[in-house]
Amino acid sequence: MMTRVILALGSNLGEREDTLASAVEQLVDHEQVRLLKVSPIVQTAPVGGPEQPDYLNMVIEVETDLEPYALLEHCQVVEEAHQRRRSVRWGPRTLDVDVITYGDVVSKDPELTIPHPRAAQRAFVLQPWAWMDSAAVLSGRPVAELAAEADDLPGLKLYEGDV
Ligand code: PH2
Ligand code: MG
Ligand code: MG
Repeated sequence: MMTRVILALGSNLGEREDTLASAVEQLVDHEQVRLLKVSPIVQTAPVGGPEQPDYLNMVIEVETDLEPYALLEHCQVVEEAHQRRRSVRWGPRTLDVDVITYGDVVSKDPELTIPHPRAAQRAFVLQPWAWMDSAAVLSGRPVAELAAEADDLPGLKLYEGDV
């Protein structure tokens, strides 16, 4: 049985746009993962952590029959392929891939909390998601409404490439 999943991607080091594109390619280059939708890319001011560059963020919707932990591991392999180093919490990174929702699954496991524990407050996840799917709902609330209420919305703009 295939489950619909929202994955959020972020990058604020290196060639951010190329990193996101190749990460999407690698995430769906798997027999058990199929790409359904891709959001626009947004440029966002960093939320939390030390002083650091702006992020590019986006979300994708995929369909998979990987179990949640196998999917998480797949996401981490893709992060590692992009030289992700885990040092400072919420610090700058070449690539972050987070599992936001996994079907209707609710899990309080600290290793993989689903839905993602902070997604409902983060415009850098919610706004691209709402642009990708205007009918999207998270924990019973329209994603577009949650995005409009998120504190970091003013720091977000549609990314239309450098230059
Ligand atoms: N990710 C974080 C912490 N802060 N800020 C923005 N704008 N975008 C992110 O992806 C992000 C962040 C931790 O994963
Ligand atoms: Mg994250
Ligand atoms: Mg992460």
